[in-house]
Amino acid sequence: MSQSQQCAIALGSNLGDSSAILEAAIVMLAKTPGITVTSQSSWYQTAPVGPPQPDYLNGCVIIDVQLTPQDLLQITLSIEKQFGRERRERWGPRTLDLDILLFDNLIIDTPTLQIPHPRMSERAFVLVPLAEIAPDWLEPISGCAIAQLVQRVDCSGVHPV
Ligand code: PH2
Ligand code: MG
Ligand code: MG
Repeated sequence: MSQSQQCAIALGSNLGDSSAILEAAIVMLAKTPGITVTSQSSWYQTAPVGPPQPDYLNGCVIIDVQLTPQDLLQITLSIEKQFGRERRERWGPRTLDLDILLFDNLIIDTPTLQIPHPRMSERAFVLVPLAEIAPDWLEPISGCAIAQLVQRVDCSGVHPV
C-alpha cells in the first residue's frame, strides 16, 4: 500500500499518570512504521460517561497511515496493552484507551472493528477535541461535519486542561 490515508484517533485515560501515559502513547504511535502524526488536540478533563469513576483526560490526534484499518487496530490494541490496559467492566476505568474514530471516508462494520466509531457522534469528550483539529471532516454515516456534530451535544462536562 503506497497511498496514505487520513485517520482520527481518540485517546483517553483515567487511571495512573494519565497525562504522561497519553503523551507516551502519542510518541509510540509516531514511532510506528506506516504512521505519521500530523496534528494533536489540546487535552481536556472530562466527566466520566458510564459507571462512577474518576474524570478522564481526553484528546485526539490526526495521523497519516499506510496501513489497513485492521493493522491499525492491532497496533492500537498493542499500545494499550503496553500501558497496562486490562479489560474488565464495559466503560470502566482504564490506563489508556485508543479508539479509531475515522479512517478516511470508510465505513467498516465487522465484529471486531466498526468505523466510524459507533458512539462518536454522541460523545462530547470525543467531538470537542476532534472539532479543534478536524472541524470540516465529514462523518461518513451522517454526512455531517464534526463542527456541526459538536453543536448537538452537551459539552458542559468537557474542560480544557
Ligand atoms: N471512555 C469510555 C467510557 N466513558 N468517559 C469519558 N469522559 N472519557 C472517555 O474516554 C470515556 C468515558 C469508554 O471508552
Ligand atoms: Mg473508548
Ligand atoms: Mg476503546
